Amino acid sequence: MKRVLFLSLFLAPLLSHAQEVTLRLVSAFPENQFYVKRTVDWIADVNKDGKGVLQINFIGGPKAIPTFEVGKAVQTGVVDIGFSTGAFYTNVMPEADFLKLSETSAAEQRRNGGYDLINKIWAEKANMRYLAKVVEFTPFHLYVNKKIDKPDLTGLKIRITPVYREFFQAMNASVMTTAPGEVYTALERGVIDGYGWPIHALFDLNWHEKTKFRVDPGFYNAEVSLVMNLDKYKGLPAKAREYLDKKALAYEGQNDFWKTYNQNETKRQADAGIQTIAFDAATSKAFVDKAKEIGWANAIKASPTYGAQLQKVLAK
Ligand code: 173
Repeated sequence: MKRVLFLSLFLAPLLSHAQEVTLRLVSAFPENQFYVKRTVDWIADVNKDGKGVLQINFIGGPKAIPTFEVGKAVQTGVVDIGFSTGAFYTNVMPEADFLKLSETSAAEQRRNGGYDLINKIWAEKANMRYLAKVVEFTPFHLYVNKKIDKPDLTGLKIRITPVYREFFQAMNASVMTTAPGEVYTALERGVIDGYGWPIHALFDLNWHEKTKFRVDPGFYNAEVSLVMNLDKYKGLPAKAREYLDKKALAYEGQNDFWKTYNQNETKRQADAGIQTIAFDAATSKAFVDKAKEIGWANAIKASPTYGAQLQKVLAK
């Protein structure tokens, strides 16, 4: 009897405590971005319910690890979890940037084999587990400070990431890749005439102060996700892994949030004096079709097998 008491009172809590895992997470997006605040809230929730099982330690944003190095840091296990978009780790594998071409939702991809395929590729080529997509239903746009009346960017210098490269180049833009954290200064100094960016989150970084026009329509579908070092993921105690999967899925399950958020952000841009440049219906259709065509052509060229396989589950 005494032994049982000793075991349950002292040893069991010690043992369960010994099982608690702490994971280190870095963000490729600047800490003052709303994306990151939302993720920090998610971490707080994970930590509250995960005592004795799993804790996440938020290390910081690009000051800790530069935006375009986060993917490598996850791949090699320098950090455990990265909060990033695929465009920021094409230095790990070209496939990272293909998820912008998603027309099916993350929920649909969980059902149609897309999520499993993504995880096969991410494991094989990046040593990563794709935990969850937490931004979607969000088009990208071209923002410019010089008025254009057709999809022709001749003579304009546009800030890009791999998301926009081929599409903007096809419109004759001269392009410059930068992390989000460098865009404000580039605008302020007149180094760039515009940039690619989602419909939302301009205000987080004060870009509205330096932005005159948004070009409509939007194109592609922004993808931001939590990716984890695969060895670390596999090595988690089963209970911790199941808990992490459950919490990541719950975060992904909130993605409808972006639909109303984006409507509000569109209005907020208009209220801030950002004018829209809208093409006529035929030009708009050609613009969006061209983005898609260039995106897939490039994907299949960069990764013939996985590009084609992903197209089946991502495109509609
Ligand atoms: O423009 C960017 O920095 C970019 O590629 C991106 C991707 C997803 C969400 C936000 C930005």
